[in-house]
Amino acid sequence: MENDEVILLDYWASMYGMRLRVALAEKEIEYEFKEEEFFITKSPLLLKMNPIHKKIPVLIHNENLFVNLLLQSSTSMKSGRTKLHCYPPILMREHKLSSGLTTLTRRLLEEAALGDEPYFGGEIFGFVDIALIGFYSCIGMENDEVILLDFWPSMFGMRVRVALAEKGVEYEYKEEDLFTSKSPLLLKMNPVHKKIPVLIHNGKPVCESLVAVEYIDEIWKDKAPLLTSDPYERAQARFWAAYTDKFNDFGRRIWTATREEFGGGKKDLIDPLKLLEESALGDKPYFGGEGFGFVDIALIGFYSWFYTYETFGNFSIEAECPKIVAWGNRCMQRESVSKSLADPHKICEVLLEFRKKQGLE
Ligand SMILES: N[C@@H](CCC(=O)N[C@@H](CS)C(=O)NCC(=O)O)C(=O)O
Repeated sequence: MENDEVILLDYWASMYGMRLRVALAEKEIEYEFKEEEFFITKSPLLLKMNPIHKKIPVLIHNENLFVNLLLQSSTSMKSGRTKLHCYPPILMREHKLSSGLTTLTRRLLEEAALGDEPYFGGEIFGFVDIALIGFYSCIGMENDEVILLDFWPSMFGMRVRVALAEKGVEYEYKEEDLFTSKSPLLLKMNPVHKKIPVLIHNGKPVCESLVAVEYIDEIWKDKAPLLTSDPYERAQARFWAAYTDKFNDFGRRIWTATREEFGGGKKDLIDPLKLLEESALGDKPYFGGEGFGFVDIALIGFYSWFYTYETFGNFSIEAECPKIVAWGNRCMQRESVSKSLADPHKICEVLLEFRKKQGLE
């Protein structure tokens, strides 16, 4: 056993991976931790070792593979050390259910399994404790109060909406009517810029959409990571995400142009969009590679404005940037995106009204 080779394919935020880490630590087993950037791409080793589910964690013990509910494997690996008590199958099923963290499941676990004992097995830390402990970081989050001050056509607001949807966070949406006046709450929560979106988490405001998306990624880190753990890739993602901010000004030049100027703003918008297409997206499905992430969220709100830019600019974005349009269509397949984006025709209608009021029509 001393010469055993133990490798753990894992992802740092995974509650399932945490189970294995805790079990191995309890058994004082040395092992090699191999971080999977599964959000970006799955390693050939993961695909080989877990060809069915293609998921972490995978415990590789002397080339024998144990997949998913591996706790039993690591429990039996070194029985001489800490004993991780076995529990009846009913509890096994219940702690699996705890991934949903429903109130019923929690109550059941608390009343039927834990009771007044210090640990699930009684006096000693054991199997069910390990099964559940990874979820500890999410428990309590359900009681969080999350409010979003937003304005429906805002591409910046859409970023925060998509990020919250990706994470499955429930929140109260408060519409600000920016055409009329700003609410006292907005002025109080964002006294510097007085702009939406503002994410209010347990009473504390987070302003600036990209800051809010990063905050969401850090707070609800157990699900759908938006930024990678690689510092250089994170820096690159932040660079391109910040670059997408410019599209608001480029687009505005198009829909605020007079009839005579129509089409004049095309180059202003298309050139940077082409640059983004060639330098950042390339032939990848998403900006970060295989998985939807930070830069996709930064740009996707503008996709719902493409129709407006095309209508007032009198050009086709698809003809100029086909990969960007294909990317937008791909993103729209995600529920988090399709439910969060505003209707492009509605945006265009509202801006037509705005133009009429401004005497531009
Ligand atoms: N950089 C900000 C931009 C936010 C922004 O421009 N919001 C607009 C709506 S799309 C707004 O609140 N405008 C009101 C104003 O300018 O007074 C962010 O990313 O959150």
